[in-house]
Amino acid sequence: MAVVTTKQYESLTEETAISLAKELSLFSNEAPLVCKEIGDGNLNYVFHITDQVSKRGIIIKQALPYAKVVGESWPLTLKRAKIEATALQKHGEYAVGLVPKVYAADEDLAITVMEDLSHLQIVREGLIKGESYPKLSTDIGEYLALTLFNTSDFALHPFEKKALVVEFSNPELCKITEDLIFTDPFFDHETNDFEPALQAEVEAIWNNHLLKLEVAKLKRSFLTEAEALLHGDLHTGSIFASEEETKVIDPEFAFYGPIGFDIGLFLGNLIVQSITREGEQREVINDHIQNTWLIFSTKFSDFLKQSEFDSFKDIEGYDAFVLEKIFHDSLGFAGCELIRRTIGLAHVKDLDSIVNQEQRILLKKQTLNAGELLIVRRNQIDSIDAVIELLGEIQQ
Ligand code: SR1
Ligand code: MG
Repeated sequence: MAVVTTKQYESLTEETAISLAKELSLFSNEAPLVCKEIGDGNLNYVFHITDQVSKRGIIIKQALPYAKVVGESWPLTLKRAKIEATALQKHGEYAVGLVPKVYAADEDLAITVMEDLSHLQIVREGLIKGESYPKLSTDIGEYLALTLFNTSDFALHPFEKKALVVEFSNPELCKITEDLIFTDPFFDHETNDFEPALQAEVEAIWNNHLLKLEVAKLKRSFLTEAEALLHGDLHTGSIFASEEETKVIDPEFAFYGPIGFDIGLFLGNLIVQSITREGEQREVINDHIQNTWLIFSTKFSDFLKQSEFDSFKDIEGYDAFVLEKIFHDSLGFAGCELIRRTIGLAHVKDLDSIVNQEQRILLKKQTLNAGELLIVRRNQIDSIDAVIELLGEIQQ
């Protein structure tokens, strides 16, 4: 990986992004390059640069010193660019072909230069349009098993694992998750953003002692359980795909946290999409929900049997204990994601783009209901099939 000569931070423009690409020798000096800023996320600029003759492209992603979704009043560390580049490389060692290649990175400019994925679509956008991604859940189930197992104490010497915990300390981005996923939606907080028609449901959440107790336990787990190197923000907007390929992008929230968190965020976003659909179209998503868990749990359990570092791996009942904890945690985290995507600061297009107000509010009530049930009942739900049954009851 190339490292750029040290520079002072300045926001790139489409012109300076082209100059940088040439300086990095990613294209010849004569190459006729065009550049377009294509970022539609909450936090960063994304420049797509293409050679008009060879059609070869690259992506330069640059972190902004503030959250784009809020504005300059919300400063945000630039260190997240380094976390993202190193997490892509670490995860790429295990989940080969499932993350973009990193060509260069620079901590001062807060950039990551990577493989062009413009032939693929952002999964959230595609799913909203009704596209199907037949490989999505198999690829993501494998990605989850490979990245989470291989960065955990099951696969690493304790010294190596603890060094990675330090390397991937990411307090500022974790604080965003602690606030936006685990705290603010459950209190009358100024960051919340919900439609007036949901006032009664939202107040019921704020006054639900049992729900808040369970969210407190999940937040505690997020704060304290340094199990594996997480992606940290694995929603369907962090995945590019086509019918043939899947690539996980954007791990700027990466840190050592509970294994169930990435699984829960992905399942939570599939559940939102399932709730917006009907009939066979819903079944396609429900199949992805079931298959994600099936692939993850089968692979993770196979890996566990071969663990080099866990002396207890052959003790009867141990792998079931590990997998059950991950499953229940995942459901709780999925529930928190459903609630925050409905009434918190960062919404999802799956719900907000529904034009019919009555329908939109009905579905938002369902995502809140599903979120609450997953959080409160997570330890009693004993299979992924039971999750689908629960969704069926909510959608009736
Ligand atoms: C201020 S950042 C809002 C959200 O966008 C990111 O993608 C994370 O999901 C974060 O919670
Ligand atoms: Mg992101």
